[in-house]
Amino acid sequence: MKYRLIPAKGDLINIYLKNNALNKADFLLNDFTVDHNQEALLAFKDKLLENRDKKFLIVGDYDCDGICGTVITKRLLEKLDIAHNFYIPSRVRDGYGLNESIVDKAYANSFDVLLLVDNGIVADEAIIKAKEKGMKVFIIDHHEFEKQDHCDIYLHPTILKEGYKNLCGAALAYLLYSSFFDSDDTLLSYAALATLADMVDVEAYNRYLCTEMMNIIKTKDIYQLELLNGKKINSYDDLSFNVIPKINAFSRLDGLANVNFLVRYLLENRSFCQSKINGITYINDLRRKYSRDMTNKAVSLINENDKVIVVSDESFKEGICGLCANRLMNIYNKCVIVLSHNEGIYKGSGRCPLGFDIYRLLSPIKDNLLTFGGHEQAVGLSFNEEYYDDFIKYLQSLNIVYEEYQQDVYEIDLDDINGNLLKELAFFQPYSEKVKEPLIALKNNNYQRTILKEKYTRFNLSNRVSAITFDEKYKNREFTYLIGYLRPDTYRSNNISIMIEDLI
Ligand SMILES: [Mn+2]
Repeated sequence: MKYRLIPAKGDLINIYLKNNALNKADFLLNDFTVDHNQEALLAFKDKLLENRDKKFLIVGDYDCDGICGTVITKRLLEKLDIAHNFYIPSRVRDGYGLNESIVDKAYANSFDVLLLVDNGIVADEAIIKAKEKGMKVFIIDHHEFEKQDHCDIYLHPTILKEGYKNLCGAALAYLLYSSFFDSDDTLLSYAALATLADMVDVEAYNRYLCTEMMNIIKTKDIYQLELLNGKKINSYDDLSFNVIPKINAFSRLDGLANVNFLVRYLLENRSFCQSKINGITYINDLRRKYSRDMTNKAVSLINENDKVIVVSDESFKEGICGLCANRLMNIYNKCVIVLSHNEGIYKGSGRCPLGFDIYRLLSPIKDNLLTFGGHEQAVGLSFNEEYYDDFIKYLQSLNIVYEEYQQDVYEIDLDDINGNLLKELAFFQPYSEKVKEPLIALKNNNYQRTILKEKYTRFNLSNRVSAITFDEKYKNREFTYLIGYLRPDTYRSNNISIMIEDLI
C-alpha cells in the first residue's frame, strides 16, 4: 500500500500535529522581532561601507532565489550610492555559480568587488583567481559548504543566530537590506517568494517574511507579482504554481530567454511590466511545451524495467531535464536520470522517490563526473560522453531494492470538512519539506461521478463540498478511498473543493 492511513475523524488538526511532532506554538510569531544586531550582519555591513567607493559586480544565481536576491542586493547598492552592475550567469554557457571566465570579464571591465548572491560559497578556484587579480569577493549564500577562507567576507545562515538558520539567498539579502533601511514591501515580498521557491523550512524569520508578504499582497499592489499571476494573488499556491514557475522558466530556456531581463522586470514600473507580461507568459508556455514533449519522447525511449532509468537525447534541453526527470519519477516510481547530450557532454538531472537517496547512489562515482551536486531527492550532474557506457554499467551493477514509501493520509469524515477546518489549516501555511500539507482520505460513500469535457472527473460530495481531478486516468477508476488536498472552491465562495490526488 502506497499510503499509511491515519484515523483522524473529528480531530484532524491535533492528530496531524502529533503525527508530525509539531506544536501549534511553533507557528506563532507573537513576539518575533527582526534582530539586525547580529555580529555576522554587522561585519558585512561594515565591509560594504568600507568599500563604498569601489565598483561592484553582483553575480546572482539563475533561479528564483538568485534572481530575487540579485534584485534586493541591487536596490541596496543603489540606495547606498555604490557603483555597480549585475550579471546572472547563463545556465548553459556558464553553468551554475561564479567561474573563471566571469572573473576575467569582471576584471576586464574594471570591477573591484564581486558580490556573489545565492552562489559562490564553494567556488574556491574562481574566488582565488579573482583575489590574484586584486579583486575583492563578498558572498551572500546559503548553500552547504565545509570551509571558505578565500573570500573577503561571507554572509551565511550558519553564522547567524537561531531563527535565521534556514534563510535562502534572497532572505539573507533582505535581512542585510533591512539592516540599512526601513522595510520595503516589494523587496520583502521578493524575499518571501524566494523562500517559497527554495522550499526551505518556514520558521522564525522565514515565517515572518511569508506572513508579512501575505499581508502586503492583500492590501498593496505588488504589480510585478500580480501580473505574473494573472490575477490578484490569494494564496501561497498562486505563488508556487503560477508565479515561481514563470520566473524559473527563463533559465530553463537559456538561449531563447535571458534571465537577466527578469532582474529589470522586478525593478521596473507598472507600465513597463504590463508591456512585458505577454513575453514572459510566452516563455513559460514554451517551457511547458518542451517539458511535455521531452517527457513523451523520454517515455518512448526508456526501458521501464531498468533499476535506474537513464534517458538522453540530443533534442533534450538541459534546463528542462529536472522537470522531465521529476515527471518520469512520478510515473515509474523509480530513480530517473534525464540527460541532454551536446558537444560531447552529457548533462542533466536525477530524481528519486521519497525514502531513497540518489545523491548517495551516485557519490561513489563522483570523481568520474565533470559536475555533481544536489541532495537526497535531486541531483545535477554532467560527464564526458566517453564515460557513458561505464556510467550505465555502474548503475546496472547496483543492487537496488525499491521499498515502497508510505505517505501519511488522514482519514476524516465528510462532516469534518468545513470553512473552519480550512481556516485552521491555513495557519500552518506555507507548507515546506518539514511541514507537509496533510493529505486527507474520505471513504467512498457511493459518490456520484460526473465527467466533465469527457475527461475530468468530479464528485459532488455534498452541497458545499466537491472533489475534482484533471487526470484522465481516474475516469472509470473504482475506489474505496478518495485521497486529496483541501482547497477553497475558487468558483463558488464558501464552498470547498478537494483536489484529488488518488482514488484507491
Ligand atoms: Mn537558493
